[in-house]
Amino acid sequence: MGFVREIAGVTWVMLVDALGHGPKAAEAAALAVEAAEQFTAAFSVERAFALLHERLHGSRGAAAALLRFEATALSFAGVGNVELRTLAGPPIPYMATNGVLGARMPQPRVGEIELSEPGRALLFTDGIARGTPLHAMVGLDPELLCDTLIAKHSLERDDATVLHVAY
Ligand SMILES: [Mn+2]
Repeated sequence: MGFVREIAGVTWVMLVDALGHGPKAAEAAALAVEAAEQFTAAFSVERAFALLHERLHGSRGAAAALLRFEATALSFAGVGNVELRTLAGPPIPYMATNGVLGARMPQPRVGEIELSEPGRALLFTDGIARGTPLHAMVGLDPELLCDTLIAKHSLERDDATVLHVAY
């Protein structure tokens, strides 16, 4: 499930993928979104992950990537199997930490970069096939890019979510 929240000059972007599928997974994803609705501009990425972890306790658990945009800076981190690729602009050296929100969450590795120029990034869950040739699809219109990934590169055994972010 994708989530965007703009508050007091900060934009939060989250992609959450609950473990498994069905009603229990939907419940976990909904809990994550409820928690994310409480992120403020003062929250750090660490604090946001701590809140997600706490709220997901007792649920199926989830993986998530979190981006926190300010005017000229971006901080980011991920826990579990959610991917991020930079399509344009300053490279985002995203590397998720192994873990499950709600169950076991090591301290996420939070990165930060300056946003000196506009960029585009793509976040996607592990329902998108590994090795999908994203570089060959960068020129596509964002909506078509997302549609193509879901239609042609998603796995049968998992549900897939793709989030395109331009900044
Ligand atoms: Mn998944």
